[in-house]
Amino acid sequence: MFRYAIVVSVQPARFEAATFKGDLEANLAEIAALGYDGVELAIRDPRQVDDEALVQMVDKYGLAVPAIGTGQAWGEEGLSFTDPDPDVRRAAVERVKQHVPLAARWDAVIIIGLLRGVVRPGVSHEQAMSWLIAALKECATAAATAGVRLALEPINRYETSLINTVEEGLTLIEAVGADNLGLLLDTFHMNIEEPSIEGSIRKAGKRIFHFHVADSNRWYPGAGHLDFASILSALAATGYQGFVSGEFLPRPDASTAAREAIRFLRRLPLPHN
Ligand code: LER
Ligand code: MN
Repeated sequence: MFRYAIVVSVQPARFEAATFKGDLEANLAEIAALGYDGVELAIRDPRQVDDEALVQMVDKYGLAVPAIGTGQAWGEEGLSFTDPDPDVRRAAVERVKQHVPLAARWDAVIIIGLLRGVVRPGVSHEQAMSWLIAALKECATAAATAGVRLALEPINRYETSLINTVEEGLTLIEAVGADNLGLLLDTFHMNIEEPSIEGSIRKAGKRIFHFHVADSNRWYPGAGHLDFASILSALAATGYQGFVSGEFLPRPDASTAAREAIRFLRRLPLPHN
């Protein structure tokens, strides 16, 4: 039923929950050997990536690429859709468009996480939302020409002041009005923000384009107190056909976390698991 992936950073990154960093080929070999079906690739700047070499390397290990993460352009360079500087906003939009060709090759969703930015001092929430809507419209239109989908991730209040909940995400999607814009749900953020994780999954329904799993403490699933049998049953009941992607802290180390996660997830009492 579910296929499982895990986050791997292609370029150096400070983001802690990108589980694997460093030697990409060694990481891909290890992930494939652990029994994962795919890798979610975090790419800061696609212009610095050799597309052919990357596609071949991932292919060599028989892995799918269900999603491309873009948040490092925020984490490392400060790009965002809602910066008061129009040049920074433009650069953020262009950066998302630059991900489209590679996303199209893998049929991967492009993740819009922290690249949306935060409400900066001196900027009203209304102004930030209007920049965000305009940026998403432009990115969704560009992606649609290549049949690519975008997945906006509600992120907890300690990381952003824009779109913390599924409900806010769905309202934003309606305002943008693009069929190829959906949500990425992340159990770590949902545990902080949603009144009911399962209820919000049901509410998001067919708009769920991608799914991140981490436990309540952002360790691998099984290391905290989230009820993954219940959460993933709710996800399955929406008809979700995509990947469940592990985005958790590399603790006690990346290899142990990845091994424990896939063992735990594959043993859950889910239909056809
Ligand atoms: C990225 O997928 C995420 O979940 C955020 O916490 C990034 O900071
Ligand atoms: Mn996430």
